[in-house]
Amino acid sequence: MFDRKAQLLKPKELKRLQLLKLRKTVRHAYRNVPLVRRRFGEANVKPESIRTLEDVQKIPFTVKTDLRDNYPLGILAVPQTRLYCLHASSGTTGKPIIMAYTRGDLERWSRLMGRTFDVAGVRKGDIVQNMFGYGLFTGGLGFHYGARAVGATVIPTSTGNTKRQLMLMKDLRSSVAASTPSYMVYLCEASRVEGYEPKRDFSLKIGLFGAEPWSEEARKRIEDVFGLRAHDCYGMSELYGPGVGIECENRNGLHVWSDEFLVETINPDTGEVLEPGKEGELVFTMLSREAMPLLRYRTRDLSRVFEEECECGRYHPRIQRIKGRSDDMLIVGGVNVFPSQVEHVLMNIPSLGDQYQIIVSHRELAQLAVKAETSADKLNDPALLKEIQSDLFAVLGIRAEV
Ligand code: DLL
Repeated sequence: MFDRKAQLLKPKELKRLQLLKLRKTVRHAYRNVPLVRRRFGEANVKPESIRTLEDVQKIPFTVKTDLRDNYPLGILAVPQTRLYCLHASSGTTGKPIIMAYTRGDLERWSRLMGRTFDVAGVRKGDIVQNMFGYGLFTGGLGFHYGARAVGATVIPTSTGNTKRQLMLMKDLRSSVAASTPSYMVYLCEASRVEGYEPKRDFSLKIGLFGAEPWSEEARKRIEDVFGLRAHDCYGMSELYGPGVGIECENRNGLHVWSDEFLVETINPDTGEVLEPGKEGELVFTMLSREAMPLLRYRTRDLSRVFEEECECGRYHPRIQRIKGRSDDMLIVGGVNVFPSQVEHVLMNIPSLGDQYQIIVSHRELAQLAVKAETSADKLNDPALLKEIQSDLFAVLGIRAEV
């Protein structure tokens, strides 16, 4: 078992570790991040006020707009020379939000991803076809690090190029597929169109899917077509990336690696903390992050936390599959899209009017379409169409039909 000791921590030891790390991280964030110091001041809280795990509730929330407002690196808690790597994710408007990692952060993230692979049954000798996007998105590299941590072979095919994807899947006998669930559902159909008989031609036995909500029906379809066992994995860029939660063999909720993340649920309207078991918005406190120690980060993801012991022997609490979001963020093929980003682009093009419509369709691959209004003489202007398309692409990172 990879990182066995951490995976099997008993509740008492977990709590002891959490408190130790929480106090250390709070001191670190308070000392080094002006925003944290200001917020603590406003709430009349000092690092010394955090004496028990429950005291986490005294800490003010951090939200996505805090990252946007401090673009690019205003909430760093270490000197920039200590950074090993940066990633980015869509913000609510034109600018992305930037994620920073020290060497220690990268090592911790790799270890979390190693555990994630291990829980799903991936071992040395497995061949991982990593169909998450490599680049600023945390999916590609996150899964890459995890495969390396457990000693598996990784094929960094990244997204797209379905024909080549399927050819390599067959010829290299990939045993593990990692991708967005929507792309894997698309491959169910595409592999038949390309003339493959999935169960005969491919060697997949394990699938790791995440970055967007998916249903039990999608799981069943993927498993039936490919004959693999599919695990849901959860994460977000601000919390390293993937690697926050993973389904074990029982697949009854996702274990959250709680020696690194303290999880709470709150009422998204009032901010009131809910008891375990009640549905609400997930809030995470990172317990060892050096570069960007986010405290009580509001995810906007709706779920439930349950702390009952799992038959797998792990005491890390579980969250239910993400049910939806409490804001208006859309996820199109794993890519996060805020309506406000689209609005931001359209409002910066003078010949467009104020009204617009965003349409997400789920035929084959998820698709985004944007309808905008303009004066009659501009209606069929190819230059305008091109301008809108390329501006949207620059901000969203995906193509939209306009
Ligand atoms: O999607 C990180 C990731 C990559 C997770 C690969 C899993 C696999 P972001 O782009 O920042 O990071 O998007 C984070 O995606 O707040 C959820 O709304 C959604 N999300 C992620 N995983 C799941 C999942 C990555 N398993 C946002 N089920 C999160 C439902 C998910 N929604």
